[in-house]
Amino acid sequence: MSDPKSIELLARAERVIPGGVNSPVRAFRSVGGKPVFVSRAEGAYLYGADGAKYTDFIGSWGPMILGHAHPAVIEAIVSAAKHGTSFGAPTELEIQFAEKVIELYPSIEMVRACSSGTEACMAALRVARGFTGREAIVKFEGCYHGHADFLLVKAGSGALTYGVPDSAGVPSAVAKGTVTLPYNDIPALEKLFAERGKEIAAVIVEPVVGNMGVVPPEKGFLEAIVRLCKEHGGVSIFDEVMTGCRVARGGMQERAGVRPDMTTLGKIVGGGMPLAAYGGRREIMEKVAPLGPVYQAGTLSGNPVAVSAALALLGRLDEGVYATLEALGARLEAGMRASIEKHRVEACVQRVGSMITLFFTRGPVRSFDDAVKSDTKRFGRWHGEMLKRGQYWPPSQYEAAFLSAVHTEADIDRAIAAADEALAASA
Ligand code: HOZ
Repeated sequence: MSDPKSIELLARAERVIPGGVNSPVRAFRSVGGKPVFVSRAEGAYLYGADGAKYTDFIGSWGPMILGHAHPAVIEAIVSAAKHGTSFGAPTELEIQFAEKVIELYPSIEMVRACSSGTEACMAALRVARGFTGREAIVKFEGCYHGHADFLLVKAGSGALTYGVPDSAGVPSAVAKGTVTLPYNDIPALEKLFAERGKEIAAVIVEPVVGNMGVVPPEKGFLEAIVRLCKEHGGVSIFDEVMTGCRVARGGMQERAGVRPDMTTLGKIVGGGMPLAAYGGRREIMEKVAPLGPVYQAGTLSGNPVAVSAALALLGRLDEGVYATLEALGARLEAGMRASIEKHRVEACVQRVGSMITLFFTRGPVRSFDDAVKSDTKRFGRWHGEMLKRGQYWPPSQYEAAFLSAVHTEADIDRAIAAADEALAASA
């Protein structure tokens, strides 16, 4: 249950904003609750409209890997803003940003900055189509790559949360250009390439799914995507908007030791600002205007304030950060697993590094079909009980929770205790 001030703000917001929110999952509707309106956030904590304190396990849906309002990031934003907030002209900062991305992601030889993960994925696929001269796009059921028309097909995240994985308003001719396959199903992918390999422009994948809850790739799945694209002249695209700089500095591709042709990035790479990027092999990226015929542009692309925040954050991601995240993640996972056993609940915990989901289904969850077996009503009750105990967890069964390196062991232990009580109370 949310606080009285947030309830009042929601009523006011609902009169002027669809659902009272600027992105659907925030509305808390799928958990039968009301959103907390945030007044401020610092480190691992978020403060509601009435000042109530919550331990934040959303972290702005990923970017806040070093916690909210990190002093160095804020300082970078303030000092950049003093020199002007947007020029619509190139800056040296953008070169530094591109060089940093290329240093972190060896598969990327050239990169273009844009403003959101949606834009990055939409552009990467246009480039892949322009590069190959083909039209078919392959995506996996339950993966979410932003809200471009041709990607709202069997999509995860809010689309799945609200039961509209195939959105209204998407022309059927556009949706037909997207082929969907089950996640982690290598034989299905091989069969598709055997039958239609010459039509496939690109395969796009979340290398760890975060948008149907956390679903890790099984052994060989990512490798099969890259290999089959290579054999058939298509483009493999890892959507690392969520996993980039999250599961390792160089994303899941570093962790798995696989190099895709193209990568999309956002969230952490944008330093918590509206900044994202797509990039890949030079010969592919040379198709982007003005070098090549594929058009993509943006007034705020490579914005100096956003890029400054990103550089401040990315420069602080060292080995120690990932060791801390892994340790905190393992602690939370162990504690939640112990509770599940204690209460004999049909549930499972899935985690990769600092991304974690408690699914209300026995598991393992390896695909969309498995994820939708979850008892979402029970998840909703559990979520409400967590909120009552000051734990701000993603308001959907089909989203990942994120840890930050400034969560403490005490924060994690309090979350475990709250999750345990919430399991009992939600029965
Ligand atoms: N699509 C985001 C999570 N997968 C949610 C974004 C938001 O509501 O801010």
